[in-house]
Amino acid sequence: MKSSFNGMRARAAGALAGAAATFWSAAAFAADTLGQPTNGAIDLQPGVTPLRHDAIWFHNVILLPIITAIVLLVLGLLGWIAIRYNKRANPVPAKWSHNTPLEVVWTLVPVLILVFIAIFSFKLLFAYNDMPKPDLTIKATGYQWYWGYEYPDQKIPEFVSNILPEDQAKARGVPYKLAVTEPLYVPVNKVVRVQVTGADVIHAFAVPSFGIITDAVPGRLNETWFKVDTPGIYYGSCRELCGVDHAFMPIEVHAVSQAEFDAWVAKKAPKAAAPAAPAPDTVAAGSTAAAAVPAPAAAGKATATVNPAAPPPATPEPKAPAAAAPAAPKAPAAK
Ligand SMILES: [Cu+2]
Repeated sequence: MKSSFNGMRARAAGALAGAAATFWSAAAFAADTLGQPTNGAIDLQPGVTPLRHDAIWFHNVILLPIITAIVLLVLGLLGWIAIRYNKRANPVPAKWSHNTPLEVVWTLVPVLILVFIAIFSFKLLFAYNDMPKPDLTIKATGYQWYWGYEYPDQKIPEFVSNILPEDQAKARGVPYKLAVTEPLYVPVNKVVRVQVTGADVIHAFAVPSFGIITDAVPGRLNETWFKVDTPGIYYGSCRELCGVDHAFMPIEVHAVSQAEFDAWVAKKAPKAAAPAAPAPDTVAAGSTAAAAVPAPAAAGKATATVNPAAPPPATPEPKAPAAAAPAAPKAPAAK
């Protein structure tokens, strides 16, 4: 009997060790993928902007040790009380109540801990608020259910960025539900200001590796900023429940060198022959058909947003890759 119990215990310990090893090898020791989620990872997505570095530092160096210490302290107290003061160990309980010094301590210590956290928390908040002089401005507009991007300084009129359909994502070897038809391009080591608004309902513009999440509210222009220190492709998504296809309006940002960015701008900006860029109708006839999208989208949906579950009224799919765009809004509905 004893030996079988020992055997069971050994097996249980073995299984536990195995599970722990699997967990840690899959989670903590898996190299986190830059710019997108990593399967099995438990850590924060690594960052590539000063704000994100600060936020991760705040979490790992300030918050996590404090939380761990408090959890261990409470666990220790619970254990101590359960063992030392149970009915058998302490048959005659003490009758006193209240201990003024102890009550002062357990009120003051949490206050001091919160003040200590607040010092770093406010510093980080101010860093988010104090945007350096921007080198580039992007306007991001959330629609049900895609993003519209505009580069006012580069005279790039609004273009539509849809989710990349699953078959195309597979064919290109990019992550489905993160990759898009028209990514954002930004130069590295430049301060990028993002002005965020919504056209129909509230969305939110979020890119974890940049450490930003900003609500896209109709009728309001919110602002955030980032400065990417490593070239690469970084994915984000809408972070405000905005209707049935909320999960299908990802964000893809390519951080490239200034030269590559300039080349992209040259390709994207309307040619000098069409200087009437602001008028969507005139641009629609040209190569950047996307410019015409926001107008019908905004006009048509302003009244149609009462019921977010209603089918999108003639969802505009004017993207050049015509095969790609129509599939995008339909794919989610089929699941
Ligand atoms: Cu949204």
